[in-house]
This record gives sequence, structure tokens and C-alpha cells, in this order.
Amino acid sequence: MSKLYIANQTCSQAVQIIANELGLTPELIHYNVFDKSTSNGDDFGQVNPLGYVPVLVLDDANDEKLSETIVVVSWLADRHPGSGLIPSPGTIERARIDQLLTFTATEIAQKHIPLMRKLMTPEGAQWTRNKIVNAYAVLDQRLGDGRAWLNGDTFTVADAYVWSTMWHERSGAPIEHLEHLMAWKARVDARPSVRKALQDEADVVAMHESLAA
Ligand SMILES: N[C@@H](CCC(=O)N[C@@H](CS)C(=O)NCC(=O)O)C(=O)O
Repeated sequence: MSKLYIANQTCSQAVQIIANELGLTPELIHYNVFDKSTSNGDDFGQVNPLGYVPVLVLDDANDEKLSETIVVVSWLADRHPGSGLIPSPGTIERARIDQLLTFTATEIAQKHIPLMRKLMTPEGAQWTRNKIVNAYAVLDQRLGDGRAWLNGDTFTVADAYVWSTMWHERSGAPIEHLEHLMAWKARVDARPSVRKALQDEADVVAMHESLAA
């Protein structure tokens, strides 16, 4: 069985959601980003020397390790072309989804992190918050045509990734006024794959905490 390293309330939820949408059941291992421990005792430095999740360890002869959220969700979805979770490689529809995924990684996810960790000067924090709000506003506008999901009528990897980086409260970035985005978030919240991801995450985090107690 493959293994998926996750951290609490982070972008690894995107991989959990896509795995759940596909009916896949990787073993979940929790990585505590603060004390660097793992729920199964693995040395995470050996798993990913860069020290971040998600990492999917494939069930193959080489124990190949896939990191980078975009790569992991796209790879899983590409292996199930009938799922509708990602358009076929080489199509313009795929280019649009890749654009959205890259935008999410660079303009949203990685902009939140120094804010959440309170690493910025007040001026830097304000500049970054504005960038984040503008990025979410672009998504809100996109949803304004009545589409249910970011790419249209079908839930895709982009919905899973954007949802898993909705850290606006922790970053102090006000986006509650973006009504199309908030309605979309409620739709994602309600998906069984998402509810299961949250429950599974809470279970493995609790198990890890109980080991440390
Ligand atoms: N480039 C990576 C970055 C992933 C990342 O930033 N992961 C965060 C959680 S969302 C993490 O594990 N941070 C722990 C750390 O950097 O110490 C990706 O796109 O997947």
C-alpha cells in the first residue's frame, strides 16, 4: 500500500481529497511541522530533505517518493482518466488547469505561509495580504458566471488544491465578502471526499499526539 505523509490543516489535504475521490486508501502518516516527528517514527528528513508535505511514497520496487502538491494530485488524477478530475495532457483544457494549479501554489499557498508564521514586517505583511485577497478575488470573479466548480461543471484537482489552502483566517486576509468563493467553499466542504479527509486527518493527528503524551 502506498504511504502519504500529511501535516495538520495544510496543502496535503488536497492529496487526501483526490485520493478519496478516486477511492484510494494510502496509509496516512502525520508529520508534525513544529517538532519534526512523525506518527510512525519515520525520520522525515529521509523522506523529504526539504522538510515539507505532501509526500506520496509509491508502492513500487523503488519506493519512489513524489512531492509537490501539483505533481502528486495531477499524477493521481492522470492515472484515472475517466474520473474527470483533470483534463488530458496536451489539451488546452489541461493547460488552463495547470495554470490554475500553478497560480494556487505561487500566488496563494506560498504567499500565506510567511504570514501564518508571522515572519514578515508590517509593510511586507500588508503587501502580501493584498496579493492574496486579489488572487482570491480573481477566483471569485471566475465563479461569478454561475459555474459550480473552478473549472466549470466538474470538480477537479484545482478545487481540491484551492480549498486546501483557504488559510485566510490564519493569515488575516479578509475574503469573506467574496460571495461566489464562499458559496463554492461551502460546496467543497460538503463533499464526502472532503469530510473524510478531515476526519482521517484528525484521527491520525490525535493518534500522533497520544504517542507524544
Ligand atoms: N513546494 C511544495 C511546498 C509544500 C509546503 O509548503 N508544505 C507545507 C504545508 S502546506 C509544509 O509542509 N511546511 C513545513 C515546513 O516547511 O517546515 C508544494 O507545492 O507541495
